[in-house]
Amino acid sequence: MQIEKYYNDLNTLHINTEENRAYYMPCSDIENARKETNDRKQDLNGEWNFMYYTCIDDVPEDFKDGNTDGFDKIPVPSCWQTQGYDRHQYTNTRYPFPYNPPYVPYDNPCGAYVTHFESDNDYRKYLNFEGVDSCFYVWVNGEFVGYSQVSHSTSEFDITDKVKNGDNILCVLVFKWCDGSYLEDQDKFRMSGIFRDVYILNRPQKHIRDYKIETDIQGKINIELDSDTDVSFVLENEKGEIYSGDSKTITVEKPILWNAEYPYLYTLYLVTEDEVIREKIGFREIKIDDGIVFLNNKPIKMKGVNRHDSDPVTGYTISREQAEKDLKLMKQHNINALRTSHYPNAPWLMQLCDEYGFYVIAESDIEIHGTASFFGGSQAVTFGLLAQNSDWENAILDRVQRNVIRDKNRTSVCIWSLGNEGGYGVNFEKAGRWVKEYDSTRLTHYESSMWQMEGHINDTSMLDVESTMYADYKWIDKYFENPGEVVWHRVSLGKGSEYGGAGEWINLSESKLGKKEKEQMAVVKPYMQCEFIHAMGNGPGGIKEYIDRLYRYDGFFGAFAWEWCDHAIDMGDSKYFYGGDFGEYPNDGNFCVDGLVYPDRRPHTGLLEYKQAIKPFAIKSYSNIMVVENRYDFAELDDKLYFEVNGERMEFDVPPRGKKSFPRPNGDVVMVKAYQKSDTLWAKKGYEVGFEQLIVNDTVPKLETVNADGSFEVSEQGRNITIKGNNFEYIFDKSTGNFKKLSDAVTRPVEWNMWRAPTDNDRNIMRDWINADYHREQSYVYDCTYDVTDTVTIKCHNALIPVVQRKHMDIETVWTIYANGIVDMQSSVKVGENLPVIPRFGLRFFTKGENVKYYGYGPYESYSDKHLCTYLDEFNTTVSDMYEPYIKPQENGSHFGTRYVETENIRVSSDTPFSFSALHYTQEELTEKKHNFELEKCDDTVLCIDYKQNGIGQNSCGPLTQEEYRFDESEFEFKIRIEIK
Ligand code: IPT
Repeated sequence: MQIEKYYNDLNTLHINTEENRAYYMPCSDIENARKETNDRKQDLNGEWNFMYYTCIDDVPEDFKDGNTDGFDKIPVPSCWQTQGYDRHQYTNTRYPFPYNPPYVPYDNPCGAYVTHFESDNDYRKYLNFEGVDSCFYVWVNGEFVGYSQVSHSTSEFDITDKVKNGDNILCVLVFKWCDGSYLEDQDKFRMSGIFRDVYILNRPQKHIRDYKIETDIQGKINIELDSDTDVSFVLENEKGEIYSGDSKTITVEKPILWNAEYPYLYTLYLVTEDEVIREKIGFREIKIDDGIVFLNNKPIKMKGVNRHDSDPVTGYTISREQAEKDLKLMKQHNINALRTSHYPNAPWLMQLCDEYGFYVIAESDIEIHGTASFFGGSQAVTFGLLAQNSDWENAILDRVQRNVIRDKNRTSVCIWSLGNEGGYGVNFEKAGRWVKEYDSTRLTHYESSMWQMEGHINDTSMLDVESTMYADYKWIDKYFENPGEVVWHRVSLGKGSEYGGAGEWINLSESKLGKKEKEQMAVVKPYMQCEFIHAMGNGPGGIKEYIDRLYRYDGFFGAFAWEWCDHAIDMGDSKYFYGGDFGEYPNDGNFCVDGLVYPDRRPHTGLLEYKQAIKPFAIKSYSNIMVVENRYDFAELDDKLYFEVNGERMEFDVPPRGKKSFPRPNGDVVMVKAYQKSDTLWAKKGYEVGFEQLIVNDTVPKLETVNADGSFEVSEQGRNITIKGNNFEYIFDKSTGNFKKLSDAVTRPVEWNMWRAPTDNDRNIMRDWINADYHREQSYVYDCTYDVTDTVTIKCHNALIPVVQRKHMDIETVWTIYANGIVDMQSSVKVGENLPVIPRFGLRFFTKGENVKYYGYGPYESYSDKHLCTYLDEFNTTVSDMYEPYIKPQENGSHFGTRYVETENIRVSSDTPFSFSALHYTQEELTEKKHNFELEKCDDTVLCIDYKQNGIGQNSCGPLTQEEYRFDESEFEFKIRIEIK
């Protein structure tokens, strides 16, 4: 087929599209508007004719006339890759095609879509596409209608003149790539097609084209109209009508304000002769004062999450039910803010955010990350290529405008984001200035503004907030230490730069920077982490340290977890595929599997951890009182929650953001649980919002002294020391320094254990672990003696040394075996020099049985820096239940702070809390396999008893594991008691 190559043309972004406008849904009258019947909307979703071509050359000319010979059927909306066409590809930052802007490959896959629709009225007809990836051409009844792009934005065409009464043919040709794809390099599976709703709006000749509603907290509603007909207004609160008339300024006495905790909305009807538009609006005002973000004059905290449109079955196509499920789950987990990473969400989804109560950062459809991936390039050198190139100015501005204009009436939108990771330069500066001019009621954000390129001094004056991603908490401390004086300066790697490298702290008064630059840097803006706690695999660890700071610093107003859900493709039979599983190049492996929920929305333990970290209260215990902190910004604590303190119902009347003390019941451990007081859209009254376990006395009871009578028979043969008692027979192996037989309790010799299956957060340190051969440790025994009295004492000095390497661990152990079979182990361990942090250190037992009892942090997996969602208690569970099925297998299911653990035939205890895991998989198996469905169960129960494990951290895309959680001791004592049952 011959076609104009608009997809390669930066000067043709749209043809015949209507001017951008706010999203709305007109109805015939107020009754229909009230019921949301949308009776003026002609839904075109459904089964369309479809044909996939690898290149435009293969598309028949008469397709646009509706010839569908040989065509398949496809659901609209959908992504064609999820329907079996083309193939899946996951790439993060690297462009999936050669960088040759604005051109895309000649072989540019395309999908030809054909449907029919009926018409029987004289209304004007506006054809709407809410999302098509990446660009598309439209014909009605064989006539060319227009062209559009910007995947996640609405394109509207007036097709009135092309439509006839009766049957009409609509043909759409969608291309996989276009010049716009250079700006849509978001970290996601790359999918294509008509992935959001398609419909026609039947509208009277004269109608409202656009409107902008602004409210203030004194109750004023200001409506700016673009209409060629008269408009009157009806305003209702939840109880009924409070205004009707035609004034474009309406004032409501004592308005009920909107916030994320009380998302109160009024309904405004915009009434014209033959049409009514229903708009839900809230009264709220967001502003900055002295570096602090205020909503309705109260400082607020946004505890957020980054959300992509992603489903393992439907891809980018998300139904209302799917979206609502996400929002409900978020609210159930105390999340009150959303960043629409990295493109506008479906327009109706933003209405749901108004209703559920989310503070939204609405982001434009922009990411230009691939410019940082060239050989010899980097974020500091080539990142800003398109951001600075004037050829791209219109395209960037277009995307920012489409985002802002569409969602300008959404109460939930508090911040406009210019996009994600596109570098910085004049194009963004212009776009940012446009936003500020168009909408002075909201804040602006663009994280990438920190990238300053050679020869250009960034103007960031139109950006209201300072934003980083994945900054270390120490960085945040520094930011607030001396604001306006000590500032972070990120500069290019180019020559002549005063500071070099990716950035550093500079003292402005001592700096040689120019006056203009210094002035800009001295402005203290409120701060947020637009991405933090990268939730890939087992993690994130160390959330608390960030949330502590969110509440410590007034200027730190928000943090958004990366990211909401794991992206993967459902292959059936509980199999999920990720990058590389489709043989694609380039791919970024399982870097897309980095969500707080599994692809099917089962919560990860990371989500439970985040829920606890951001719960709307905090309780601390001092002498005989407990201080209850209300972390709601607007709600009285006892308006939202009731508590159970050691099972007894209590209410805490603490004002928003206040603290108050209450008497604390006696006892070493006090459990305080918080429940929702009434039903909400996302949970019933009585839903548990969070808990606080107050450990008043954390002394661990000493192990009891063993008094055992009985006799032993001890014999030595080669490497074996055999110890027989009344009811046991043990064999100690002098070549390993450990037991090879513990009656029938172990099926294999007990092993010294240092390896853990690397978690995704270990993906960097793992290289050091492998280079240090931590996975190849061998025991060498220097000396082993025993003595028999009323106990048998084995003293053993051994080392752990892998092939190739020198000594890693020097271990001196005293094993005391009592006549009743109890074994006490006491090891003094010295760690070799110049070694990476240690994954774990302990013993591994292969034992039998499914049932496990332990006293430690449970019931979920827990680690030194990841145990907020767990509490200290005795738990009865099973080996199968303790397994966490991460899509890419890795260390999982351990329990930190354990005092004892009991399988069906071994009990291990200590008066120094330890960590354990009991799984059906060895760490070798978990290391080796790429997907959970490939895992083979071990015949035995693999019981690992660890002195310690390294913290979990968030280094998959974030700082190193926080120092206090690193396993980097140079010497330590490890003490456990082993009992065979
Ligand atoms: C950052 C991106 O903004 C986000 O889209 C995602 O890729 C995330 O990290 C990683 O999962 S980019 C990173 C290089 C800081």
